[in-house]
Amino acid sequence: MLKLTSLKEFISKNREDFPFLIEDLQNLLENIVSASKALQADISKAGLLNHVLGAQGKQNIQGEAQQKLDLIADNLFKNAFEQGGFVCGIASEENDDFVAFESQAAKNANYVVLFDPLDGSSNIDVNVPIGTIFSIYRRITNVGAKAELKDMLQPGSKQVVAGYVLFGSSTLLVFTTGNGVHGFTLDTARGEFYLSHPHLKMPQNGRLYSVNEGNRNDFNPQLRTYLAYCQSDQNQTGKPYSGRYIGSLVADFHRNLLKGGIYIYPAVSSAPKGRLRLLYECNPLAFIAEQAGGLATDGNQQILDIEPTELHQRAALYIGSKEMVEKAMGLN
Ligand code: AHM
Ligand code: MG
Repeated sequence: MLKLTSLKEFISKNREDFPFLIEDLQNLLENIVSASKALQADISKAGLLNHVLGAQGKQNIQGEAQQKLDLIADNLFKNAFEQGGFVCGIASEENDDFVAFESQAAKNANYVVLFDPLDGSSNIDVNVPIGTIFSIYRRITNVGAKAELKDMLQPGSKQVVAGYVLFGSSTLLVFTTGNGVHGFTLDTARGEFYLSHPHLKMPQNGRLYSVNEGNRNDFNPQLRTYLAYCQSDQNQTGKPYSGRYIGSLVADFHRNLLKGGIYIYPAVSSAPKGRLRLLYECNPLAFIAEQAGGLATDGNQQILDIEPTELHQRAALYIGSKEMVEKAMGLN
């Protein structure tokens, strides 16, 4: 049988690629792995368990209906980071405010984690891939104190780790520490993630575009022009691109990362600043895209350069293959 490289082996073999203490990275990823495995188990039997499937009956601060699994996922990750002792505070889509952990170990910890516990959760009931997205920063405040809002409001360029877990036909952990992008598949029987996608590179161009065309009447003229180009035979392939939109950002992004493509969520009247959240959706995927040779912008500037002012700040997002994003921006 093929000798597989486990996540732990991979990290210790490549220790020089990580810009911080190897033990810190191992521990942070261990927290993510343990929460992901528990979440994968819950997701896989969602249809069988009443307490897992369906709406929670509440809305989050952004006015979106929370699914039971949103909250299960949120608690799993929150608890994993709190108990892990390497994180001083977190922010997530499901918490109105950031959470500063109270223990002395947490106050002494060096990192904050921002995450979308379950992205695409409106797809749970129909068995479509969903995922967790995370972003890790070094704290700005002094070690020994409680985490503050300014620890959370850092531009994406300061991320030290970003990644996602995609719960699809298999469960995949993809992450970057600023030295390339690697993917690991969960072997559910052994309960371990093994290296399956080393050195992921996004094709420079592609023929897949992902956008919610239901919003077409709201699209700006430049985006309409770009979509007309995608749908014409005037592009580099000589035939229309394929439209692919799952409605799960992680899954749409992952497909485009592997095959080449662009994902677009512009500002629209129902979401005048864009629908996606800068800190725990756009930033981590932008870091991964750039590390894989792709590009991410909000239409005006690189996503990673945006200075955040709010925890749940929205942004427009154009992300994917470099030449496609440049074309959508009218740059080539
Ligand atoms: P969520 O984090 O509440 O699931 O919202 C984010 C999701 C993305 O996964 C997806 O791309 C987008 O919202 C879909 O929005 P729409 O239904 O407007 O196309
Ligand atoms: Mg989301």
